[in-house]
Amino acid sequence: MKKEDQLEEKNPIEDLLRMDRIPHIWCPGCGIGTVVTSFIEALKKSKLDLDKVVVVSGIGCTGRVAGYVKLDSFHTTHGRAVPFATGLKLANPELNVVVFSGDGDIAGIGGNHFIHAARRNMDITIICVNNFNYAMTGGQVAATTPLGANASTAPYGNFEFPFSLPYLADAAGATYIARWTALHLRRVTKSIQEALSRRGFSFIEVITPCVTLYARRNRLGDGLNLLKYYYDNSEIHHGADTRTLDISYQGKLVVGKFVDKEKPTFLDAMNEHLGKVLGDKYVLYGRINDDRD
Ligand SMILES: Cc1ncc(C[n+]2csc(CCOP(=O)(O)OP(=O)(O)O)c2C)c(N)n1
Ligand code: SF4
Ligand SMILES: [Mg+2]
Repeated sequence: MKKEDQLEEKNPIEDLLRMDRIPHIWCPGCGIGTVVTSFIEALKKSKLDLDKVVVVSGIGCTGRVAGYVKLDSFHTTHGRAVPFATGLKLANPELNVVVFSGDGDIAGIGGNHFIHAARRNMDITIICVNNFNYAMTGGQVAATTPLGANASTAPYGNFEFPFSLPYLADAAGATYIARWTALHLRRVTKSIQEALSRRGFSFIEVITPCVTLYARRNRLGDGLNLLKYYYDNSEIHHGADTRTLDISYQGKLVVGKFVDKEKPTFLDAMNEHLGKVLGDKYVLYGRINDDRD
């Protein structure tokens, strides 16, 4: 191939990226970009009507995703991506709503919204990049920082017990739960595809420690070596009891699909209940042209 032709060659996911915003802000070696690649691959494979797919992010490095994908997308306030997504879904139930955000956004400042959306089995998909810290603001300790790990606000190591996000999601009522590392590209793609094609609250955690802050502070290496460490130290255990999924500092990481079950969604439950109570006076809401049934 001639050099000019090579330069002309398009990135295969370019049609779903806002190329006018590239170069992106992410550091070299950061795994957020690989999760975006998996997401776009999953969208392409899903054959969904992309005019009905919406991406919502909060704030932070991961929160930038909404600005880079060429879809209807919203960069909302920190911790409010889930309620924003809930509002979109309820206003227009035909939409396939995806929240793509960080661990701080979903489980820290937005933790309360997260558990209540899971409890209601709100029909949305959440992709959470867990980089073990509040990256964009300087690597502060987060609700996901492993015990003993160093962070900018935990210079002697973290002593706060972290959340295990799959366990939290399960306890709150999520009906699909998976965890992978950013190097499990095909597995992440498959999980996102599954989540997009099902109804109910789906939660996918992708572990990709922040290379510039968390990993540098803890002297864990960089680039591909860092990502490879977590990939090599993970064990796939589908259906694992979510009580056993704690992440210890530099310990083995259990990944896989842990939960995939059916339960009425918020709108199913609402229609069923109000239909029973109000009878003919009640007009069913939503579920119009839902090609996932
Ligand atoms: C209401 C509010 N509180 C705090 C902030 C400051 N802030 C911006 S990004 C961020 C951390 C984001 O962490 P996370 O969601 O894990 O995303 P990451 O940058 O790690 O991908 C914080 C605390 C803010 N923008 N808005
Ligand atoms: S600061 Fe950390 S999370 Fe943010 S882009 Fe850089 S490596 Fe990624
Ligand atoms: Mg984070």
